[in-house]
Amino acid sequence: TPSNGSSDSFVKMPTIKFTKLFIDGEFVDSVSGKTFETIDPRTEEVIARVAEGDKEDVNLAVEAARGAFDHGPWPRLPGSERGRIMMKFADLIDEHVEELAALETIDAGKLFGLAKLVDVPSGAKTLRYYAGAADKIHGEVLKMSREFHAYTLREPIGVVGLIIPWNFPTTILFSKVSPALAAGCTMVVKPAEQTPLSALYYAHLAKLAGIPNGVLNVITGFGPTAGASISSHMDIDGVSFTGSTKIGREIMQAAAKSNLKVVSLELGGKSPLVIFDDADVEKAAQLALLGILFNKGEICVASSRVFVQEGIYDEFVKKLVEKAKDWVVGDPFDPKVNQGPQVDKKQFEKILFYIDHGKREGATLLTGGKPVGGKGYYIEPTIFTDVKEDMLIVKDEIFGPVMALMKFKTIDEAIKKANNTKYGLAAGIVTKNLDVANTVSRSIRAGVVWINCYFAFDRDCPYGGYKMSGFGRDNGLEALHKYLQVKSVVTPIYNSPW
Ligand code: TXE
Repeated sequence: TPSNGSSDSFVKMPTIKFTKLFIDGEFVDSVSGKTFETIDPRTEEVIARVAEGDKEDVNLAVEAARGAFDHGPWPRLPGSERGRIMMKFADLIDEHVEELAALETIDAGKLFGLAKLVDVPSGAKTLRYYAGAADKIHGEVLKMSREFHAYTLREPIGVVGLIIPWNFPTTILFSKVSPALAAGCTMVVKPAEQTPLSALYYAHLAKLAGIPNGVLNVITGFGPTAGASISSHMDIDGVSFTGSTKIGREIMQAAAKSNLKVVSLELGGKSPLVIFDDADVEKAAQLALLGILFNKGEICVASSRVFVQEGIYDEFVKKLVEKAKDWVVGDPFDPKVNQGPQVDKKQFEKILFYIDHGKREGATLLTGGKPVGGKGYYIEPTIFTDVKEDMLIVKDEIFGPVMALMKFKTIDEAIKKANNTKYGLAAGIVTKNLDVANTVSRSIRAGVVWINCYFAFDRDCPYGGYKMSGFGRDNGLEALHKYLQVKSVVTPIYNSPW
């Protein structure tokens, strides 16, 4: 049973300091004066009311960002200076790690221990990574076929809209904000309506660090209003989005219908983890479990389809179920807990719908399948077997602690099954055989393939989708280029007419 809402015994609850929109360096009410509730998924109670931004507010934020881009110092500063300010921003995050982690826990249901150790510090680390790149943005000298001197410049694309989901409110925010800042862009950030609190806190720290007014604006609010105003805005030059495939499509349409802004989309997934007969079964079962249960399954690269070769299948199932039963669901402030609540009622109900659907379609429920406790959006780790590839629980992204387990015989069959999805975000392979690892990693159509590991993220490692998981990359220097555009400059070498 979860110790719902009993966090006071573990950690001091944070006071909510920032609930207004952040435009041009100031916290302001929305033009309409409207606010919305943000809910604690542990208790289903209201944490705070937050300003509800809409079109007019986005317009004001874009005006500020446009001014800061066209006339302000940020894009014109030497890269080293932008980098210095970003480093300061990173240090301020580290100084407030405890409070920020607690905000992530009450707003997103994240494990406090992990938010403190990983999520929040990752924001600072990503800022530092791109701060180090800010003074290394340069073009190249071109080899022209005639007597011209020509070179490329890499210039910031301008004002960017950054639309953030609720599953990693810090990590994903900084994987977009940091390269955009380093590139010299100015921005309008829209956090998810479920998790607006940390983004507003980060805006406050950005100001303290010396990021000039108008460079980083935060509009809290809903997708169809505030979000859609960003993707259809005529004066936003690029939009970077992480979220559902459905909304990714809408964003692309809005961009096409408005000003053809540059679009980058990181969307859903249904990632395969393929485990071969030569694997250490104990370790493989651990990896598979973590692959689906980490962050309550609310992670786009979750290993939601697990394929196990027939020779070890039975032993694997036994170990997996044992481990799933030891997995502790409960208050994410409790250090003994492995899994907190799903982010909100909508996600909670979506997951329960799929579990029910799986049962009705004839899949075998090995373990789990039920909500946990009375209050809060807690769900048991759930494993289905005897699933068929055309079942909804195998095709759709459930985005919860629900695994579909399947058996395979040959390498070719494994590759075919792994690729039998509209998504292509990530994949995992477990084998000691190098030939198998090489063949399978090259044959799976996904943006990242982990061999004998899973979730091995690094900020130098580009990350993004194939197929309907989207396009464009976050992280790595690839992501920096997303916020830059190339200009070619050409001049004759001799003063000769041509
Ligand atoms: O996503 P949305 P939802 C998947 C996951 C999840 C499902 C639905 O399967 O169960 O999507 O989640 C903003 N114009 N992922 O409904 O709606 C919205 O306000 C512009 C995978 O929460 O895509 C929020 O800030 N913006 C994923 C962000 O988009 C709009 C992470 C994501 O919300 C908008 C999240 C619009 N018309 C969900 N409508 C991942 N890839 O990690 C909404 N938004």
